[in-house]
Formats: sequence, structure tokens, C-alpha cells
Amino acid sequence: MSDPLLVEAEPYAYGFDPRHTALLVIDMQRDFVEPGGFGETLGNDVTMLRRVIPPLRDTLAATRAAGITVIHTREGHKPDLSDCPPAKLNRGAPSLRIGDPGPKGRILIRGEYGHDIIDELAPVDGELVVDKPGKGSFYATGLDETLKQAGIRSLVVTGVTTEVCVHTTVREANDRGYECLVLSDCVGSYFEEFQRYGLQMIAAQGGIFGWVAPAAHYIKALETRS
Ligand code: C5J
Repeated sequence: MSDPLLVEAEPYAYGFDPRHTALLVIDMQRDFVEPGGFGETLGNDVTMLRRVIPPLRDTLAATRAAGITVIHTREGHKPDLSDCPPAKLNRGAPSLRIGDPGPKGRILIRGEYGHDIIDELAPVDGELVVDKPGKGSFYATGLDETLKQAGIRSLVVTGVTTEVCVHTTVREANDRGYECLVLSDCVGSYFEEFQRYGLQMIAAQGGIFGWVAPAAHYIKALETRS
């Protein structure tokens, strides 16, 4: 077995074997990142999330060049909403509800333009796209089985939003035995304080949910291999 690659991270160095690692890109969909989608209907300033696009594009390029598995997720629901619990559908007072027609198609519905991943981070051939009805990537998706079959033990986690789908996914993954490295500048929140505290909560207490590092540290670790 070869030595693991080491990433300078909080709370201490993160070691991973690229053959047993996947990059997870969570919900980089127009519905969250562009005006007229789900994120905006909830009253959020979606431009806050766009800052993750350049570092995430670099991270994707380095990951693909290293031959590491890339998996994308999309939050959304079937057109008949049969997989959307009433508690989610009726929550709060959004300007449009899930399933309503919006400028980018029906809000958060599979197959609609707004539901798809932004052009800048579009999946390439061979990359898995996991459609999920919940905030976590493991709930009702079969992701755990897919990762286990592929021998994946380490997850490099990116995407939006830090405190919702990224956090839920990292917690689910941690409980299932995966070692998660969250790339601090490749995850984004609509709220500055949630970004800060969300990242601190992952690495606190000796890495209670995982590790945190900027994308440059992960990319540097990949470069030491070549
Ligand atoms: C939210 C997500 N924030 N992808 N979804 O509702 O984080």
C-alpha cells in the first residue's frame, strides 16, 4: 500500500489515498446559485454563493487530472412532488413554492433548467450525478452503496450551502465511516456567520465531523504525487 497524500488542514493533516477517494460536488445548481431559483425564493442573495465557482473549477480540474472519482449531487423533486414531504413543501413563506413555475422552470423540479448544474461546473462524461430529495446526499439515494462498491473511504466535500446540504451530507458520511475533508473556499453560504461557524463546527473537538482546508492545500497535495 502506498503512503497516503497529506493535506495541511484543521484540526491536523488529512491523509487520503486517491484510489479510495471521491470529490463530492453538492448542489451547484442554478436553483441555488442563480437568480430566479429556489434560493432566491427563500429571500437569499444568491450572489453570495458564486464566490465558490473559481476555486471549485480549479479543484475539479486538478481532481480530474489526478484520475480521482467525481460525484455531483442535485437537490430536487419528481414533477408530481411525490417525493417532497408536505413539511418541506409548506415550510415558511417563500415567494414561490417548490413546484411553482419560475423564470428558470418549475422550482426545484428534476428535468427543469433551474434544477441542473451550472455550466461552469457541468459534469463530464463518466461522472455520476446523484439526485436527492433531501438535504443530505445519503438519504434515499443509494450513495452509500455506490461508494462502498467503488471502495471509496474518503470524501473531499464541496458545494452549497455550507450549513444545510454540505453539513447534512458530512454528518451522514461521518456516521457511515467516511473521512471527510471540506474545502473551505469551495463551500458557500448565504450567511457569512453560518459559513464561519459551519466550518468551525466540522473541525472542532479534534475533527468531530472531519477536516477543513482551503482548496489550494488539497491541490498542492495532488501535485506532490506527480
Ligand atoms: C438548501 C442546499 N439550502 N443545497 N439546500 O436548501 O443546501
